[in-house]
Amino acid sequence: MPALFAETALLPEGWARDVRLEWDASGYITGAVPNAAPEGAERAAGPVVPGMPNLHSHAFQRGMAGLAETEEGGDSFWTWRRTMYRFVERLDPEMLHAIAAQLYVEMLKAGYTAVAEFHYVHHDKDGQPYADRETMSEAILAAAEEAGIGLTLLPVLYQTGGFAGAPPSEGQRRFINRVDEFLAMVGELRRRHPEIVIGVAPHSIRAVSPEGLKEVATGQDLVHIHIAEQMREVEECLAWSGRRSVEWLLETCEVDHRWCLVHATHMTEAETRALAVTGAAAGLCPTTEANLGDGFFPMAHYKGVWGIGSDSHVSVSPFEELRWLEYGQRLLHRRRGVVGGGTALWQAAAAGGARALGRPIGALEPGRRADFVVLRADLPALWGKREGTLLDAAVFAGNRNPVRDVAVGGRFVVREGRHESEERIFAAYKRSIA
Ligand code: NGQ
Ligand code: ZN
Repeated sequence: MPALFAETALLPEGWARDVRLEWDASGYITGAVPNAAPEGAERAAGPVVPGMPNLHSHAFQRGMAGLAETEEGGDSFWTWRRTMYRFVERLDPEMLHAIAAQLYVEMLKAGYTAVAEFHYVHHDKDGQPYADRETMSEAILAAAEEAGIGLTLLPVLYQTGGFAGAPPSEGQRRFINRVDEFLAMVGELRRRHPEIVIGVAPHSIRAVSPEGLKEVATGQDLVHIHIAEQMREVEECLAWSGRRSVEWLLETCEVDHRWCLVHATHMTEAETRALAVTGAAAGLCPTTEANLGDGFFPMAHYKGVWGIGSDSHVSVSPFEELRWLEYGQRLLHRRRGVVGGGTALWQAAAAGGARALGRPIGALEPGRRADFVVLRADLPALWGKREGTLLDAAVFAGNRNPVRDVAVGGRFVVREGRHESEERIFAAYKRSIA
């Protein structure tokens, strides 16, 4: 049985010494035992922590990160979205594959071992379905396979350009499906890829009808939705329904632990408390939310499940997401330790991310995937830090990537900071961007 011996490892109960981690041939952990013997196990080159699930990704947007910053005034979420739609016009299946594979390599090297891909560019450039309707989804599946990252695929239902059935714009034509077409696509993908968790994602309460939302969410094991990222959405929702975004969703659907509400930025205290008790995960994407000028998630009132996503991929680092999450709250409330230190942040985000991806990941314990990260204890920022202060230093003390080795399902895909296929994947990415 494959085994790893770590002098220091983060287990569900906390930091432990001399941990022997064992897993079976299919990559599931069978033992995570502290104070154990090293015989017969590979020695980890540094402290070991659970791999981080990335709960929200639009992979293609990695190709435009840095291309949507303007020096002029008047730039906003909505002008950024127009730029993004122009980028989408160029995207083809080969480009999507190349960009996603490059992104997933970067994720692995940064410590993300699984990703939930919120995938909505379904059709060809003219808005007509591809001959094989699942073509773009297959590009994502192939990219994840090539990079060796864990995947939860979330095909997106997109019907309307706004509330009250507003027609979609030209820029949205590649996203649009009827409910029956959408469910057929999800069914076909599940038939072809029984080993992959495939959930559903009504894009937002702006982009689906109430009937469409209920129809696709009912009976599913995993539902993700964008919500209340911008005040304009909340105001339009109020004008249309008399309810705020999150308030409306909680009244309309039976939101529970199967759900992930992405962003949920603009909530009243009552909405924040109501969301927490549903058991749904809040999908927080601090660097994207900062980049797009969204606002601060009301973390101080939130006692529920949460995880992190890199969303538009202006940053691809769980350490930076967690740093920004905590710093945003410190700046907002003018105090420290609002969410917690490095260990508490990592544990909560890993557990919440696992919930949101619908997979047994996010902790080093029997029954879960052997997805783990070996940190570089020899970085100056981490040197001399032990246990509790290790992740404090990794999150708050520097800009250098502290990830050394990464295993997914017990297989090392990153060793000494290098991904096994990074040259080939980067070469394809360069051709695509050219
Ligand atoms: C998206 N991204 O679907 O890529 C969205 C923007 C929208 C973020 N929400 C588009 N960050 O919400 O309409
Ligand atoms: Zn998003």
